[in-house]
Amino acid sequence: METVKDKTLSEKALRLIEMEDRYGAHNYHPLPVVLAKGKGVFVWDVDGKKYYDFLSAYSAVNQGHCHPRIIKALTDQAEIMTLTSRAFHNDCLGEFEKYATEFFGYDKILPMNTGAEGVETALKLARKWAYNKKGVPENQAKIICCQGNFHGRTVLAVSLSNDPESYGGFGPFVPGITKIPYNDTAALAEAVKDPNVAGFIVEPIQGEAGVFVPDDGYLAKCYEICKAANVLFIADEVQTGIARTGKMLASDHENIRPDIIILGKAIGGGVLPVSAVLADDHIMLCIKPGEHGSTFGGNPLACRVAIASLQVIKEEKLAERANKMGELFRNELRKIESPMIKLVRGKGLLNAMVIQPAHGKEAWDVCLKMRDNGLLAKPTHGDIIRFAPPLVITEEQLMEAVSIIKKSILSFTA
Ligand code: IF1
Repeated sequence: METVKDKTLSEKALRLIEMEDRYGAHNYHPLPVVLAKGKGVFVWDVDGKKYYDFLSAYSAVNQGHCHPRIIKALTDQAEIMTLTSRAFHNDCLGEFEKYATEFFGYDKILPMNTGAEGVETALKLARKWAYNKKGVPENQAKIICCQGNFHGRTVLAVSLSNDPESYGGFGPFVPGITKIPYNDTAALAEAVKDPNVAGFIVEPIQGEAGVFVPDDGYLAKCYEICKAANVLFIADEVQTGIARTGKMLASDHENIRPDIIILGKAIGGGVLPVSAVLADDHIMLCIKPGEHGSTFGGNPLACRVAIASLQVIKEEKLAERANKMGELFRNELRKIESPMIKLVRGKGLLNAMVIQPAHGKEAWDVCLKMRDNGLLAKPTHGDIIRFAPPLVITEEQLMEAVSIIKKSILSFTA
């Protein structure tokens, strides 16, 4: 295991990594660093070294690590009642449902836990709607999705994927799925001609693929095509939602109101898995009592945490901050003169740098160097480094982070 040869790691860190290696599944290849503490935009490793967190747990920590308001909501409720199941009512669920539906402007919400469960819920809902309202023949409903997508790790989610690393070895796959190119409205217009299409699921920005921002107007045109074809427009905002891209939802950049919105990650404030699906009554009420749910979905602890998480986003104006800091971040990165930087792209504080390997060094090596210099980020596919700090980052902190990124990259081409 290459990590154990990493000379920067202390005995304590190595021992913990070896424990993971010995007793844990090998389903990740983490950067060689062992974290022990988080606060705001910073994390500390087991030896007390401080880093800027430029991944935010894949945009689940938008409010910053251990935000006091969110931790208080967690600890207060944890002392009272944590889990009832939906077999009974509780005194937190209705309040969360009211707060969240008014916050996003939809009739109803269906609370779940992980983003993948949110995606599953949305696609089951779209199929139900297709059979009950659109008149699609039973078991004939189709879902359209985009090549390059990431919607989770369940068999349904990987059935949507065209990335062998995601779906390879996990077949057979869910039928009734049509994959079209991303950022191609003509392909969607063609695909919706199939009368059995229930819905089109799309990430407003493709995160895992490498922060692919589609052309301006793409989402609005897709929405129009879906409306005209009586196909549900389903926005997977698990990663792009909750202010990450400089608007409350990435869909807001094009002033569209998806038929179904999928939320996850930061709606849980980085402390609990919380996801949810939002839709209006004519869609949401297609699922009847007993037809869908989960043990932890909508639990009192998650409800209180999710309310606090959303309150922080609104009251600290984190969408506006993400927009402003994101502009500054991209402008500053684009000033770095290095043959290793092919391009910088993104929206709000969801950004990526495409690395041109040089002198035998690639994105992974840049991330190791940034780690040594006090900033954590990780490459996504190939040589794309995703940069996604908590949205609470200040201008001063952002500029310091830029100087770390610059110093790290220039160290290879000096
Ligand atoms: C991993 C990245 C990957 C998501 C979108 C649904 C889900 C995700 C748009 C599922 C989850 C996570 C999964 C995590 C790494 C991270 C990720 F894109 F964010 F970077 F993998 F692609 N829709 N994304 O991004 O939500 O079930 O995980 O709560 O699997 O390593 P989940």
